[in-house]
Amino acid sequence: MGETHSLEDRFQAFVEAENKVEPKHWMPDGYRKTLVRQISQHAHSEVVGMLPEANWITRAPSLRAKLILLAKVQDEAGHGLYLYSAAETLGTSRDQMIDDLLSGKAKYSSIFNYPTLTWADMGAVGWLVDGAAIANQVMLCRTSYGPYSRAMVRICKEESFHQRQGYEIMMTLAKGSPEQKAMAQDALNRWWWPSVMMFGPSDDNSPNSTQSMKWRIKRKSNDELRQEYIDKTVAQAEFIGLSIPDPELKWNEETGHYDFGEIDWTEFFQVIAGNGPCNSERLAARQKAHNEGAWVRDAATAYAAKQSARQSNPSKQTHAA
Ligand code: BYC
Repeated sequence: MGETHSLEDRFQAFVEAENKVEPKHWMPDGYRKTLVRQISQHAHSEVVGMLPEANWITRAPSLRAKLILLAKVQDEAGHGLYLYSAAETLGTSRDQMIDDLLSGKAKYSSIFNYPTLTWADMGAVGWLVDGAAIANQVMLCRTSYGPYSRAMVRICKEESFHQRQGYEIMMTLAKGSPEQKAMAQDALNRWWWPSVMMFGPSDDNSPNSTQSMKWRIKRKSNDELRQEYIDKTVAQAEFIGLSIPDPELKWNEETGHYDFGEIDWTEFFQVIAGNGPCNSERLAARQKAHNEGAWVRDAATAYAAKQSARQSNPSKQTHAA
C-alpha cells in the first residue's frame, strides 16, 4: 500500500514536471483506464465521423469539391488508425475496442448522431465540427501520455485543412444566390448548438475532469474550451455575413468573452445515451462495415501467419508463393 502511494506520488510529480509518460512506464491503473476510455472513444469518433461526410462524396457539386471531400474522409480513417494504435500501447486490443463500440458500451462524439441534409452541411461540419475538434485537440498535443500527444500533433495539422475546406464552402455559399446563402444559414442553424455541445458537459457536471486535469491528460476544462471556440467562431460567422442562432449571444466587455444562451443539456444527454437522430443508423453502418470486412481481417491474419512461419523456417520457402 505504502509502496503504491509512493509510486503514485512519484508519477504525479513526473507529470507535473511536464514529462511524457511512455507505454513501459509505471502508471496508476486509473490513469491507464482513463486514457483507454478517452483515446478509444476519440478513435471511434474519427471513424464514425466518416459516415455523415461520406454520404456526400457522390453528390459533391464539382470534381474539385469531390476530391477534397474524399481526401478529408480518408484523413479521418488515418486519424482513427493512429488513435487505435495509441490506445493499443496501453494494453488493450483493437478487437476489444471495436466490440465495445459495436455493443454500445463505448461512446463516440455526440456530433456524429446528427444528419447531413444538404451540401451546405459539408461546409458547416468542416467549419464548426472540425473547428471545435481543433480547439479541443490543440490542448491534447500537450497531454501527458506520449503516444497520444504525438498522434495529436499530426492530427491537428490535418484538421486545420479540414476546417478551412468547410469554411471555404460556407463562404462560397454565403456569397452566392439568396437560395445558396439561405442554405448556408440553415446549416449553421442546425449545427451550431450540437457543435457547442461537443466539448462535453459543463465543468460542474463533468465527472472525469478533475482527475484528468490533475494527471495532465486534459489541459483545459470543457467550459474553457467551449468559450474559446465560441469567441473565435462568432467573428468568422460575421465575416461571411451569417448569424449565429443564439439571441443571447453578446460581447461582454468586462470578461472579454461572449456571453451565450443556455445549452439544451437534455438533448446532449439523450444523444450520448443512444437516442439522438442517427445513433442507430451510425452503429448499424459500422456493424455492416465490420461484417463485410471480416474477409480482409482473415486474409491479413493468414498472410501474417504465413510470413512468420517462413521466417522461423526459411528452408521451406518456395518461389512459387
Ligand atoms: N460526445 O466527464 P466528462 C472529430 C461523455 S472527432 C459523447 O467531461 P471527459 C472529427 C464522456 O465520454 C471529435 N460523449 O468526460 C472526426 C463521459 O462519459 P464516459 C472527438 C461525451 O472524457 C471526424 C461523460 O460524457 N474528440 O473531431 O473528461 C470528422 C462525462 O463527460 C461527449 C474527442 O474525442 C461528447 N461530445 O471529457 C470531423 C477528443 N462529451 O466516457 C471531426 C478527446 C462528454 O465516462 N476527448 N462525453 O462514459 C476529450 O477531450 C474528452 O473525452 C471530452 C469529454 C472533452 C470529449
